Amino acid sequence: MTIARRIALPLFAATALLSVAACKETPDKPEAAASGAIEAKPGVKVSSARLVLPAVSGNPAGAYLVVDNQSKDPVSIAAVAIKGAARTEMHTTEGDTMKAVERVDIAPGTSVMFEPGKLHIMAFELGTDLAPGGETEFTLTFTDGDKTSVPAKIEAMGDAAMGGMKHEGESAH
Ligand SMILES: [Cu+2]
Repeated sequence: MTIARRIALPLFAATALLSVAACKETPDKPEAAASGAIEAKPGVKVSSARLVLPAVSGNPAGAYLVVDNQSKDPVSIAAVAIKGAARTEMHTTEGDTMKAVERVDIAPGTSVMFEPGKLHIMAFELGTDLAPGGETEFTLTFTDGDKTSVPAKIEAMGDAAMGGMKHEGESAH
């Protein structure tokens, strides 16, 4: 009986998860395919996505984008993952120090900019396939579980002004 119970429980859990996922399944999104996005949250437009590689390898990269909430409801970003980076954090900048933020809320009809020296993403443990002039992918996860993926340009630090941000290791945090 012990063995049967051990098998039955995980199976039940898996079924429950599957049905939850099925409920959240949304119908086809033709606009997403047309714009080149892999996945897209309805009413949310992401633009100007770029990853700026550090001058010194081993340091984190900065990632910037604009998120426009064109829907009638507030949306909230829980995370921005970057293909090729093991880990990312959302940071705000206060003076010359950075603070991690858990979520970024966007009111209906407004947009939020992730930009150097202000609200930004930091990407850690960068893969060697991330090279200036190339392209990667950002995937935004919203607090309701929706995701939006967009292509992002890869730049080298110095291609654009970094706004005096200290991105040199942990001392800046
Ligand atoms: Cu930062």
